[in-house]
Amino acid sequence: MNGPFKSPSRRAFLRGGVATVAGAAATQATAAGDPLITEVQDWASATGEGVDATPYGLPIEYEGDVIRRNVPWLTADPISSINFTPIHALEGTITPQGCAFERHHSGAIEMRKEDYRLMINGLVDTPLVFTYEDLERFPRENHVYFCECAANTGMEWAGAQLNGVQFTHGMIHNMEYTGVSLRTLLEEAGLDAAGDLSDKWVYVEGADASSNGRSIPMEKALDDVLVAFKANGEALRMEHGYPVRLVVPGWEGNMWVKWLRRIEVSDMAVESREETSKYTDVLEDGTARKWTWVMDAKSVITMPSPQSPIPHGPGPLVISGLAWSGHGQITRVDVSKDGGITWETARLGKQGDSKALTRFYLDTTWDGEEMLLQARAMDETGYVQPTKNALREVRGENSVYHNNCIQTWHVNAKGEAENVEVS
Ligand SMILES: Nc1nc2c(c(=O)[nH]1)N[C@H]1C(S)=C(S)[C@@H](COP(=O)(O)O)O[C@H]1N2
Ligand SMILES: [Mo]
Repeated sequence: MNGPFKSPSRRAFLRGGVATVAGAAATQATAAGDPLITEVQDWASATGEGVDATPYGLPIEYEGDVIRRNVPWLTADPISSINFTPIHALEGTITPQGCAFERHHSGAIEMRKEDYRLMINGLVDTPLVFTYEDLERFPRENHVYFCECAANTGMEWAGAQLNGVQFTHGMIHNMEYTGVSLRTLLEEAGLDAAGDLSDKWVYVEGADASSNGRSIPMEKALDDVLVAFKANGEALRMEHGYPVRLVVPGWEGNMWVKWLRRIEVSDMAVESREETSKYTDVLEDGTARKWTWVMDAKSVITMPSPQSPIPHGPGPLVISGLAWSGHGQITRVDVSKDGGITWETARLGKQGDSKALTRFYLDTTWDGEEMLLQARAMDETGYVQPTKNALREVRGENSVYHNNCIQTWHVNAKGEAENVEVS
């Protein structure tokens, strides 16, 4: 950092407003000796690319490392595998589809809209088949929701494992979906035949070879589940279920069936592979938690983090991260710099989104000393994100899924961050 530098106290920083911020965080304005200011640059000496050079735009090459990444040793084959959203490099809350994590059990399939069929059968008055065009004729809704795989953070149960927030927390994305409410389609088929709805289920399955079938209680099916055909304003990408996927707000990603082909109303749960052998949590005594659908409140600091070190010296520092809860809104996020001994309340980028990612910021001053950074989320039910030890006390160490514990990054005096465990 050039120029005179004084480290303002946090209060002075807030009180001083823009001028103080500029004084501390920017280089004092002087053109002398900086060719980027004094010399005519290439980009000002010729014309640039015309419109239509790229009919569908992609990120500029300098952002080429903001991509999904996979951990090859996690799975035997990329056909039944997962990759991770680069959350260390994204801002705000919306995940661009092109870098939103993918999870396939039998590979992503390519289906034309014209070949799409959705059947509703079972305990309905009139079994129905919808084409893609049929779906477009029902009233539409738009909602932003996070989708988190229940295995997110699953490698971290026994200790700090993967050195990057992309890998520890990147099985998540957050998009604006456009679709028809599942309730509308079920009512179109008619639910009188099902009788008392309080003990009924729907079984949903996809058109891919795995089918990824899941049972959903009727109460949720009639609440906020969407049959979605757009994400972030455009068609779903193939890897996210083109042309139609199920959106099950706040509930584990596995239930968000892609390439949705059938919805069966029934009087019992199917107890399919994905809800018995997988996506259940084996406890210390050998019994398993099941029907663990809701993703509990969770948060993580994305910057600084191992893939996103502090690029500057002491002084103003923006600590930033994401928080979410499958139960509704995030009401508060606290940040600790000393491994959970003291906490400061972070500022929420935007308040009130339910079952969607919430961005938080701690606008702070870094003294250049090492830190043990943590974030702790609270949601509208009053639930507080647990420490790793608190979670392990209840759940043991046999679990893979549903790890929502507090994460710690050790930041050294150079600003480099590392995944460590502070229980
Ligand atoms: N048909 C089908 N739907 C599926 C899957 C699948 O393999 N096939 N994977 C599930 C899992 S485990 C998750 S976490 C989410 C991931 O959605 P994404 O690939 O759009 O990120 O899709 C779910 N829906
Ligand atoms: Mo998943």
